[in-house]
Amino acid sequence: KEEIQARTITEDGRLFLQKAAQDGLETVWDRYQAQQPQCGFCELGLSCRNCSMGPCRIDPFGEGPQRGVCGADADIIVARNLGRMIAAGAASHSDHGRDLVEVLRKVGEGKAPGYGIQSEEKLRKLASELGVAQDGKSAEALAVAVAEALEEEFGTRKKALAFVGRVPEKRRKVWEKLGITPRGIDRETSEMMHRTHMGVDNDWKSLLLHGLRNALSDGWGGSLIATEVSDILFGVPKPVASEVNLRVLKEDQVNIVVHGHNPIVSEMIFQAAQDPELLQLAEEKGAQGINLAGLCCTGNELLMRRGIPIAGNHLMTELALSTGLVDMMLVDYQCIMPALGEAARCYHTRMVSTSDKARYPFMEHREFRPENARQLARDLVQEAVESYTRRIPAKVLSPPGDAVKMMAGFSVEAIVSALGGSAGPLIDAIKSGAIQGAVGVVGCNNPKIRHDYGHVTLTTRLIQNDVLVVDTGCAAVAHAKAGLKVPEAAEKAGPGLQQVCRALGIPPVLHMGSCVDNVRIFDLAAALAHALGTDISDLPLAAAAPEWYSEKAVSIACYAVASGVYTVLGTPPPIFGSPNIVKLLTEDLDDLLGASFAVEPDPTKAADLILERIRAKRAALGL
Ligand code: NFS
Ligand code: SF4
Repeated sequence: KEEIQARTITEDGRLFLQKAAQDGLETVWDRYQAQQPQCGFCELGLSCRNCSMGPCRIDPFGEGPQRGVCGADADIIVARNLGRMIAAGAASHSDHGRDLVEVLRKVGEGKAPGYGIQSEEKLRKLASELGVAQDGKSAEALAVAVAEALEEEFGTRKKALAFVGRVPEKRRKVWEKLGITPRGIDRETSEMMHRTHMGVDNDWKSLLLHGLRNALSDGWGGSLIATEVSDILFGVPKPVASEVNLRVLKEDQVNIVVHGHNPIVSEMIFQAAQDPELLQLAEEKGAQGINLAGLCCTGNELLMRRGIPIAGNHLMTELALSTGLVDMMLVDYQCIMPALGEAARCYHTRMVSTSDKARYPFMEHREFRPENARQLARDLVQEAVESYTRRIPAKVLSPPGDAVKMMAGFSVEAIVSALGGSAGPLIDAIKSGAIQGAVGVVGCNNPKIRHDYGHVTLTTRLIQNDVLVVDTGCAAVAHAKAGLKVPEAAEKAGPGLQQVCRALGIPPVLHMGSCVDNVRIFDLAAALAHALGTDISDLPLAAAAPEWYSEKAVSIACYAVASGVYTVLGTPPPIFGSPNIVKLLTEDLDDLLGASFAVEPDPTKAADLILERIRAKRAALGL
């Protein structure tokens, strides 16, 4: 019992941890415990297996070896390891972006039945930003031309990515001076793999600077393309009401859960789940309807655009299966624990993988391509309906009570429109001090940190102090479960923020989307900086990832800091084996970028660090 309390703050999490234990289902927490003690060298970033003269380890106490076989010291090894984490994260976001560009092109060519252009306005905006001629082109022709221009962003040798044009001029100058303006998206990741090969870049400072450039190729490249093209294909999010936690799974309906990241699959399932023929079939099988729910970021994508409810975040994915209510789970890629397929064998759940590049044990592989997606989605929804009839009553536990209400859909466009058409009122509120500043609380869950505790504690404290919180990813789901994403949650905010929220009818914690949608936060920050004629780093802003686990989160944190936003990490990154690197990242970057990292596992203290930073930025602006 106590152990369960210590694992998660969520009620549904606790209940289903018990159920999982009853069912003999092993969870991420159990496996984390079985891994104790974890390797101290790796925790500090001091182990290297980049070549076959190794693996090598550096003794952090200075007694054993201080160099690897090749001669690399602690600084080089830590920097190389961090560099490769950034590269993997940037590659993941950017490859996701590329998959969307492929669909955009196929839509233009008429080869992607079921997909279409939902926001021609955004398509045209992107075309002019990319310098693509529009002269009377149909939306389809323009889609092909824009897709071509975006493809160029990935590879071609150039001075800077096109979207660097969105960055305030002062910030661009900072990047130029440091030589970290991102060029081709794939180029930066590929160069990182090159630099970290044995015997290439052995200056930890230059490695870390390239790490920032690599991360910027994600934030102002790959992720940005993922978000913009998703908006073009599926629509720009608008405020929408929905619900969250395991109670969104319905005992009397066919439950289909989508898990992963790319809306290419989940949007097609969404369409198929509304097909009258399939609804009819569900009824014939005794179900009251077809209930679609999301997990993790593809859940966030559907939530933002369609109001589809979310069953949970990263650490809840196995527990969702333990309800015995999931008739089919469809996954694409990223953050899908390879344990899920086997976990599902305890129940009747059909597990389906959908991407050619992501396979999992004990899942059936049904590959989605733009050409077949519509038909395949229909087939799968039909199979889910059949799966409903095979539920194992003895294994079913219906979550009691009601799901938590929430609001999502706060794209930059939606925020500006909630403000009455411009960012002016937000700037005024910041100037007057009603809103002290804004913080992006983002990122994952990690069994090292009590589930959702980091997010909810930090965010509650920030809003109490009149700091507006914007969020994405699994953090956003944590906040939603805690009831912070309804307009009534304004009562939990300080007096200034409370008044602003009540006047606008918005919650004090605004859901801006999935993790690639972190770029929306930076778009907003850039717009505020433009409006004030200053740099992003001058604004009273910060970011935090209290429970991060993934390489993608490392890339995000690095582009946040490089973009000028102070960033606090809850989970310690593997850098503490190099005091030089710790000092650079947590102190010296402030002089170079006007922003740095902090590492603070205690969310209350993290909040205080952030509040202090916001006060200092306000004072420097004369506010
Ligand atoms: Ni982001 Fe989304 Fe969640 Fe972390 Fe994973 S789902 S992309 S990486 S765990 S927030
Ligand atoms: Fe060891 Fe150097 Fe090879 Fe790394 S690159 S494994 S430190 S020899």
